[in-house]
Amino acid sequence: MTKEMKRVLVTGALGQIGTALLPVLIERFGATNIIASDIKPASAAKLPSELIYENLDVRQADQIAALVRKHQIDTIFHMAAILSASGEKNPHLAWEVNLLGTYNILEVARELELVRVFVPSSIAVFGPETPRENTPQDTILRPRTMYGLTKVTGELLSEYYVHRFGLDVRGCRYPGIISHEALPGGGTTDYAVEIFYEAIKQKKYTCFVRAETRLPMMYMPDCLKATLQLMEADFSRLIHHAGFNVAAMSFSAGELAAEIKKHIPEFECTFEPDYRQKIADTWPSSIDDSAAREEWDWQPDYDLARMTEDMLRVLTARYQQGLL
Ligand code: NAD
Ligand code: AKB
Repeated sequence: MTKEMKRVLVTGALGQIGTALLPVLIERFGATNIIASDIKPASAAKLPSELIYENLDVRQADQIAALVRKHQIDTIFHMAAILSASGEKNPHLAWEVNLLGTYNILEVARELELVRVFVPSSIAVFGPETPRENTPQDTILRPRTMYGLTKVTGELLSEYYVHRFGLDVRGCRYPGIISHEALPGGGTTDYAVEIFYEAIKQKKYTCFVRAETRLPMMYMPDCLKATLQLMEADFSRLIHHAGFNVAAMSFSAGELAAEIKKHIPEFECTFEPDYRQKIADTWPSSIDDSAAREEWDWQPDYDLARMTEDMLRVLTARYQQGLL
C-alpha cells in the first residue's frame, strides 16, 4: 500500500521549479502543511503569505534533520541544485550541493523514516555516446558536465536507497523547463525561456546556441503534472524509481524563434553560440518516455505551438501592466 503524504518540505523552493511547485502543493496539501526552504532569504521571492519559510543549506545534514523534526515532515521535494552552466563555472560547488545535498536528504529521510522523497534528475545524465534520437530509458550514462555526473550519481543513490533501505524515492529526468514565473537558474536550456522575455520587451534576442540545436523541452504545467503524478503513483507498479525519462516536445532554437515570429512578426533572433553550446551538443534531441507512460500513465498536454501561445499570452499581459 502506498503511504499517504501529509507534511511536505521543499528544498530549493525559490528556484524556477520550486516557485511554481509551491502553489500546486498548497492546493493539494494545504498551506499549513508546506514548508518552503532555500539557501536564499525569503525576501528573494514573493511567497504566498500563509506559507512557512525556513532557511536551509542542504549541505548541512543537521539543519535538514532539525527542520524535519521541527515540522514533522514526512515528504521532501528536493529541488535544491546547481544547474549545468553554473556547474561548469563552479564544479566544486555543484559537487557539494548536488551530491552531498542529495546524500544528506536521503540519509535524513532514511533515519527519520519519511514516507517519500522526490529527487529530480535531468537529460544532463546523457552524454555524447548516448543515442541522441529517441533516447531510451536504460542506456549509456556518461555525461561530460559536473552537473550531469552529479545527476547520474543522484539517480544511482536514489535507487540504492529504494533497494537497500526500502525508502520510497522517486524522480524523473526533466528536459529543459520553460516557464513564466521565476527565471531559470543557470542552465544550458535557459535560452528557451529568455527568448520569450526578450521577444516581448526588445523584439530581438541573441541566442547562445546555434539555430539547429535541438533539445527536449517541457512547459511548466507538464513538469508539475509529471512531478505530482509520479509522486502519487502506485509504488507496486514502478519498475524504475529514480530517473524516469519524461518527454513533451523537442525543437531547435531556430524552430522556437520561428514559432514566436508567427505571433510577433517583427521579432528577430540571431545566434551566437557560447560555452553552453558544447554542453547542449552532448545532450539528446528527443527522448523515449515509454517507461513513464507504462508505469505511471505519463502523458504531456503541451506541444511547441500551445506552449508558445500560452507563454506569450501571460508575459504580454504582464508587460502591458508594466510588470516585466
Ligand atoms: P534553480 O537553479 O532555479 O533553483 C535551485 C534552487 O536551489 C535555487 O533557488 C538556489 O538558491 C537553491 N540552492 C542552491 N544551493 C543551495 C543549497 N546549498 N541549499 C539549499 N538551496 C540551494 O533550479 P530549478 O530549475 O528549479 O531545478 C530544480 C531541480 O530540477 C534541480 O534538481 C534541477 O537539476 C532539476 N532540473 C531542472 C531543469 C530545468 O530546466 N529547470 C531541468 C532538468 C532538471
Ligand atoms: C540545464 O540546462 O542545466 C537544465 C537541465 C536540462 O537540467 N535546464
